[in-house]
Amino acid sequence: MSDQIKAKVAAAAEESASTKKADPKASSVDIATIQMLAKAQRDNVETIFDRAVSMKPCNIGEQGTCCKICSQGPCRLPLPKKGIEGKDTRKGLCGATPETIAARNFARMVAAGAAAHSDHGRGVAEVFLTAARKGTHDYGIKDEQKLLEIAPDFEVPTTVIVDGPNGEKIEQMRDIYDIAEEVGVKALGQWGQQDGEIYNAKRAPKARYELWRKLDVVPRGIDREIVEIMHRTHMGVDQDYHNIVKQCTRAAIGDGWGGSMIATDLQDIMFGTPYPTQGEINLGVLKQDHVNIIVHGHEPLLSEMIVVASQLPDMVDYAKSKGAHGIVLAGMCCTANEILCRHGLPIAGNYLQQELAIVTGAVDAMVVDVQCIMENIANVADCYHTKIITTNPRAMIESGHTTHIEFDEHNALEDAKKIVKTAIDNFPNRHGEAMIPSAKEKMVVGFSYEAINYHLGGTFRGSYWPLNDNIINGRIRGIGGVVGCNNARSMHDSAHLTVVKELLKNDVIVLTTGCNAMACGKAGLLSPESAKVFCGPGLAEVCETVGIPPVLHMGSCVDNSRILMAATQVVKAGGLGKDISDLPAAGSAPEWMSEKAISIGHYFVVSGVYTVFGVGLPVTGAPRFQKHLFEELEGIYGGMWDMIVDPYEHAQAMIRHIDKKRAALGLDKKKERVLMDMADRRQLEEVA
Ligand code: NFS
Ligand code: SF4
Repeated sequence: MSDQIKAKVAAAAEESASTKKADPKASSVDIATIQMLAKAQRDNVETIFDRAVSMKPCNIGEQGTCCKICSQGPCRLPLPKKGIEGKDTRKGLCGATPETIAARNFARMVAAGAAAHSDHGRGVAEVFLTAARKGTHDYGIKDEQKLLEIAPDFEVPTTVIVDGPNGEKIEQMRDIYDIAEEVGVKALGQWGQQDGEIYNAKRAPKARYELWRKLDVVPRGIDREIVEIMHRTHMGVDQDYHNIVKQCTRAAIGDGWGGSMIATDLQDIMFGTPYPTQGEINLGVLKQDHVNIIVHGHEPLLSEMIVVASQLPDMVDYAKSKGAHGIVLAGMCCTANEILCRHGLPIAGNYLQQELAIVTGAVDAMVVDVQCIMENIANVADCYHTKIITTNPRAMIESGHTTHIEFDEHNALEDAKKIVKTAIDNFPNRHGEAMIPSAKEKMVVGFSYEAINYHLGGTFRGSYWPLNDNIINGRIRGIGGVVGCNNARSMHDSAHLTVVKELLKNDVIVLTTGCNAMACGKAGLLSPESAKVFCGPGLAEVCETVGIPPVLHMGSCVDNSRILMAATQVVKAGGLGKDISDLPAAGSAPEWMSEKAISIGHYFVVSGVYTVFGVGLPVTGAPRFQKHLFEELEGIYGGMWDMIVDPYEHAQAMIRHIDKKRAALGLDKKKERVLMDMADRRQLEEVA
């Protein structure tokens, strides 16, 4: 150890001696996490787990009733200890009620979450347009079929009528790049559109789209609805929580059915639509004798190029020239989901494992772009040899020890090579032997809604009907969408796994994305073999027959749009009602932490899904606002929010809702299988 490093470790030790330490075994259910947290503590490196023990959250903020949007505040309106007796007289200086304050805070979370997803989507649309115009060698059109499928949604024709040799009219395919350019222009236009409706709103089931129109919540443009939240929640503007929630709805639909959905679609067209593939997950994917690069963050524009760069023979040779046997490229957070689902590349871990990956001492570079990147990785990296490389002009870390290599899409591969080379150059700087946990799991991932169509429907007109059929005959009780983050206030991965296992046991098939997908992967739930271990008999039978895992990994959080499309396909396949709100389905984010999760939660709710959050929701200090979200929205949208911390109760509430919907569909009684009759077909046509 050099003197400089010794001094740093001593300083870190002094700092961490003053803070309490987390108990590793009480911090996570994941063995690799427990081992690395113990190592961090032996190395005197402080992590988020330790800070969560020494710093308690603010009680008033937790209730959602702290207002700091003007300098007369912060006005703090906690619930009185005895509860509200009689009339609630709490007010901010300006008179703002707890409801107004909590609703404004909630709306700003929706705005930030929608902005994060949508700004990601905008970047994708920009690069897509550059690729369509052949302005870059590094990106192109990979999935033409998907482009042809989405072009009509943007009112872009895929064929053209030309004159034949004898003057007759012939319909011809348009050039694929011409179609792409027109789709790119129209997609990009969705952000700045000022009036009318975003195109994708019409993708929802007809009944849902009509409901949104009737309620006047179809987004006019993606950016506009986000900006309007910021305006309405400025001091002294919108002071009716019902009306604030209505604007949340516009912005959230603009996220789920707008920015996020466009991001997913255009990424699929440029990089390929995911189809089932194998992968591995957990810190055990790192290798002692390889250069280990972790790509962490969210945007596949960067990681796709690093995938290419890390596999170039001259890069691999360069790594060997430095004494390594090769290069391991592994992902973290949603970037991981993106490269896993498309290339089968390994995942090092989910959100709460980012510091711990560095603690292995085996990570030569952690390359980050945007979102969910903890500032503390720079401090942890300082105690080891890891280079943190920031790449996005929107996201830098104030630290003398991070390197910024800006990633420019026009020069993508060259930038990616520079990044990989920096990692390789750092390999000889390791501080002796690394300690890599052995834990890793195999998994089958990549269930885009197109892949589910194919897998469950077979080749005959690929369809969701077999899934519906199994829901109708009761082998599958319903569908659970379980998604979202880790949260240091909640035992790592524990609530995720309890909720998912409880659903499986009760024959509820699970669709997953984000950090929940990774928790499931680490616990072996993404393997087809897990069906007979964890599922009730009906679901196990279906999974074993079709050969799918009982938990279907659909991608990153932006890809929650795939869940919306899957739900829409289920409605359109028939037999389960006319709208998403009729389906025996429920959503869940057991360990949420990011504002993006709130935007996702809200677009699920207003798309008709009962959506339960764990950990806590900052609405409890405003009872009337909470009632609006948890109860009244059901009467308006057919979906509503809920918050249940206990993961077992959380899952039971989802199952009760699923049963309620089954009863409404008349599926609670055992029914003989019937073939679709004319009435069913007519209903199908009405829905589509
Ligand atoms: Ni989603 Fe993905 Fe994870 Fe949460 Fe963060 S990585 S975008 S926000 S923490 S699931
Ligand atoms: Fe206080 Fe009203 Fe200002 Fe909020 S807007 S900080 S409640 S005075």
